[in-house]
Formats: sequence, structure tokens, C-alpha cells
Amino acid sequence: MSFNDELVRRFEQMAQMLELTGANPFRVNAHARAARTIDDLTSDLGEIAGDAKALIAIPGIGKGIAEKIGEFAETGKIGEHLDLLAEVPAGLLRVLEVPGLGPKKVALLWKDLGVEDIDGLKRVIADGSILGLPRMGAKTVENLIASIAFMESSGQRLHLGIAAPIAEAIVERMESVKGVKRAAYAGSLRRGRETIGDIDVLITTGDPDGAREAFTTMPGMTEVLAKGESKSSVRLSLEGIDHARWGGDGAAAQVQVDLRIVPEASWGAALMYFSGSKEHNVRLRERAQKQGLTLNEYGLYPEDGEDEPPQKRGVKAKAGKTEEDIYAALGLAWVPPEIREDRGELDVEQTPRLIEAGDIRAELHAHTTASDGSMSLEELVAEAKARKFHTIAVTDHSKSSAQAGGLDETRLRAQRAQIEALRETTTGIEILCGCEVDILGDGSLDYDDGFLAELDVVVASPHVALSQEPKKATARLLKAIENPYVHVLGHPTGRLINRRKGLEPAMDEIIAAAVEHDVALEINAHWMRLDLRDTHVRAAVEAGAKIAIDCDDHAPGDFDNLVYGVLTGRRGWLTPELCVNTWTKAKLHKWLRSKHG
Ligand code: DGT
Ligand code: CA
Ligand code: CA
Ligand code: ZN
Repeated sequence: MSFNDELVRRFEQMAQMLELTGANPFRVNAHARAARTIDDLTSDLGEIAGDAKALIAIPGIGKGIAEKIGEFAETGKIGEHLDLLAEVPAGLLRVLEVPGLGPKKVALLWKDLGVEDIDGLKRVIADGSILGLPRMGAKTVENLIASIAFMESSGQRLHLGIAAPIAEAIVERMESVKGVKRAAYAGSLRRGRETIGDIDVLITTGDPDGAREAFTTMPGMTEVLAKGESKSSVRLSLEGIDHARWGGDGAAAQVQVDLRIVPEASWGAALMYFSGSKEHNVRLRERAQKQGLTLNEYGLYPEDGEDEPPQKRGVKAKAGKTEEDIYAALGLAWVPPEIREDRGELDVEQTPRLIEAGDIRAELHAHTTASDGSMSLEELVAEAKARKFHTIAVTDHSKSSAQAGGLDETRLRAQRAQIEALRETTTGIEILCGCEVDILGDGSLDYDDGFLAELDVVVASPHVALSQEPKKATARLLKAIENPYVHVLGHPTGRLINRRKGLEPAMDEIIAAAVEHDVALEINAHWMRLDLRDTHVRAAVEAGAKIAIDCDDHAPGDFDNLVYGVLTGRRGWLTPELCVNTWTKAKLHKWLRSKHG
């Protein structure tokens, strides 16, 4: 693990453990923020670890944190981190992730009932002693039981944003192996699903032995599960990828990777077969059968009733080299992998032109150091400009999000003055003054209408009361959508994949209201959120709702999450026209002003 990663892990743990010991929220936040800041640095902090001044010059690193970095560089440890580890049981961090359990409750479970891990939590639920805690009724406990089950069942699939960079690195590595002609990943990852069970890689090669050898000796490889003629499987360690921070203790520590060596003439058939989905493949095979053909991972062949597979008998394939050839031979146009889910994709005349990352020209949801971001206003604008966006909206948190440094009206007005000054010296990009206003539990917004009307763009998002019952959640979101000054409903359910279910509103009502009140529904591109999820996007698209794809940037690297938002959009059959981020500057600004004229 790199010097930076070592620090990120320690500061992240310290923030959580400090929270459990009831430390001052500002100290908790300083450590969490340091972790995020360091995680996003592109330079090695080890180079300047002895230079306190240089460290403090980095936004997000204060004096206390700088000292700890120095201590770690010198001794390889941080005293306070070790003290906390001795004080707080390791399993308690996992308990902290159970939806519905905040730090205060977890601290009580620990101090009063001796709970040290998930098993301990199950024990106090089973013997009923948990009911003795303040504000812990039968209904809350029922929710806890469901939450634990959810965590335990869903902890093992990898987030898209963790799996994709690993798969890309493997493909790149295999491409560089002597004899390899083609390499690609297939499976759920190619379809852009929000979580991934395992990674499927296909290659063609003139030197299968060499490819197998290279594959089974990859760095990070912990176990070879199979090393056969056409298929090899390994397990890769996820250590150092730092996903544990996101997935918690129960997250997968390893990922399985399958490599398949396929004949050049079968490349398209294999790619199609192993990209799935299984349900899509079944539909394709049915279609082939009706035409007197048979489809497998080697190609599309005439059906001749023989038991032995056609490729083994030297039967000539009708198609197999490319996916396009096979779809065409079946009388179909090529289907983008993201919609191969047997959700009607084979029944339409022509699948629509789906949105692409290159279509996105504006970002409408981003944070600066004014709230909980790590970029200054200038850095944010420079980053957006580097992505060739015509518009960047500054949308820091509102006052109720005290933990995230939310802005009250006075601070936001001061920020607007700063934005206006920056506009004077900035060319090539429009900077919008906006906010991410909290949707409070009852659906009211954290600023009054008069103040919202002063802003260029309003993203309204739920952050608290996320385990609210569905009826209340629906009413709450509807109320926010009906507010005439809201442009975008940000991460509508507030879910965190594998960690928190979030709100469960009646999505059809939300979508209908969004259409009626001309509000865009956000696909939050962060791979922890991807909220709206694919199925919601599909429903929104069918209803003609506007969609925003935003990165909710807190750090420069967050802009790179755009691809995951776009994949989710594609899974929901999203076309560019419905996505406000693809619009020209004139069209986008006209729409924004239509609500704030
Ligand atoms: P995952 O790994 O659980 O996220 O999902 P997939 O879709 O990557 O599934 P995986 O890795 O089990 O298999 C990769 C693809 O191979 C799958 O999408 C479709 C194809 N496939 C696997 N098993 C079968 C099968 O029994 N029948 C058919 N038709 N296709 C299969
Ligand atoms: Ca897979
Ligand atoms: Ca697989
Ligand atoms: Zn945000």
C-alpha cells in the first residue's frame, strides 16, 4: 500500500473511532476530510511529510493532521490511532454501518450492553436487552433485523466503480502479453450493472500457454482456482484498493476473475455469450431456433439435429466473428450491452441512440471547500473547464447539513459575490451560483423561496430521515418537486449501494410530478449512489421526464465517475435529448432561467 493509502486508511478509521468515543464533531470531521483529501492527491505525501508548512498549504490538511503525517513518516505509526484501536473493538466499525444505527446508539450498545460486533448486536436483539436503550422500540428493532439481513446478503458483490478499473487494468495487461490479439471484459461489468459478482475476461491468442501463465501470475493474485485449456480462474486480493472503506468489514476482500481463451473466428459469439445477460441469451437462442439455427458461444450454426456440438464436427458457422454479424444474421441490429437484460430490447424495431459520456457538456452538482468539498472555487472551475464543459454549477450544502459545513444565507451570498468576481476573470465556461438544498424530513426546503429565487440553479436532495416509511417519503419528495424554484431532485432515494437502502417512495408518482413541474431527476454518478437506479431511469425516460447526470463532485477525481452515471443512464435507455447536461449552453440556461425569471 502506498504512503498516501496508508494514511487514508488510518485517518478514515480514526474519524469513525473518534465518533464512537464521543469526540468533538470538528475533530471527527478533520480526520474524515484529511482522508478524503489525501485519497485524491496525485502526488506522494511521503515526499513532503517532514515539511509541516507544505502539508498545511494543502486544503483539507490542518496543523494537527500535518503533525500526524510527520509522525507516521518518522515512526511508521500514529500514536493516537493505536490508542483508539486499543480502545474501540474492531467489529464495532461494522456495527456503525448498520442502517439506522448512528454513532450515539452504537456507543450506547457498546458501553451499556457490551456489543462489540454484529454478532453481539444480534445477541442483544435476540435476548431483548436492546429494548432497554432509549428510543429503541419494537419497530426500530424490526428495521434493524432487516438492515442486518440486507447487509449480510449484499456485502459480497463489488461496486461497479471498484471493479471497472481492475478489469481495465487486467485487459491492458493481457493485451500486452505476447501472442494476444484481442482482449475485452464481458459479463455484468460490460453491461454496466451497479454491482459485479465476478469479472469475465476474454482473449484470442496465438500462444495460449503464455497467456495462461501471464494471467495466473498477475500481481495481487492470491489463488489459482482453475487453469484449464479454455478457462482459467483466479482470485485477486482487493487489499490496497481501499474499497473496504466503502464496503465495510463484510465487503468482498477478493474478487474472482475468469479468463477465457476463445478462437478468433468465435470472438463475437463468445463476447455475446459471456456478456449476457443470461436472460438476453435465452431470448436470442429462442429466436435462432425459430429460424432453424442454433446459437452457442462458438457461433451461429444451422440446426441439424445432431447431438455433438457443431463446432466439434467442423460445421461452418453462419456468423461468429463479430456480434454485429450474429445479430444481423438473426435479423436484428446490434444491441448495446447495457440493455441486454430481456427488458424488451429484442422487440423494438431499432434500439434508441443511447447517451454517451462525450455528450455531457455541463455539471450541475458540485461542492467546494465552502462546505464539504476539497476543491476551492477556482479549482472546481478549472477542473470543469478541463473537461470541456460549458457550464459548472457551484452547489454547496445548505445550513441544516452542519456536519458537511452547510452554508447559511449570509455565507451563500458571500459565495455568490466570490463567484461574480471570478466570472470577471474566467473565460470559456459559465459559473452558476446554486445550492444543494436539503429536503427536510417533512419535505420543506432548507432555504425559503425568496432566497432560492436569487440563485441560478437549485438542486434539492434528501440527506436525513432516510429510513422514513414509503408514504412519508413520497409526500416529502413530491413537496420538494412542487416547489417552483427547484430544478433538479438530487440523489432521490439517498441509497448507498450495499450499505443503505434509502427512501422507498412511489417512484411513478415522483416521476409524474417531475414531468408536471418540469424538474429533472438526478442520476448521481458516484458509484456508491447511482441513484436514480437503472430501472427508475427507464420509467422516467418512458414518462418523458428530464434527467440530470451529475457527479456530485467533492474532489477532482469525482469528475471521473461520470462514466458510471452514463452507464446507468444507458441501462435506463436514456437518450441524449432528455438529459439536460447534454444541452447547448443556450438551451440549458434558458431552462434554468424559466424557473427563476
Ligand atoms: P455477475 O458476475 O453475477 O455479476 O453476472 P454475470 O452476468 O457476469 O454472470 P456470470 O459471470 O455468471 O456469467 C457471465 C455471462 O455468461 C452471463 O452474463 C451470461 C453467460 N452465462 C453464464 N452462465 C450461463 C448459462 O447458464 N446460460 C446462459 N445462457 N448464459 C450463461
Ligand atoms: Ca461476471
Ligand atoms: Ca464469471
Ligand atoms: Zn452534493
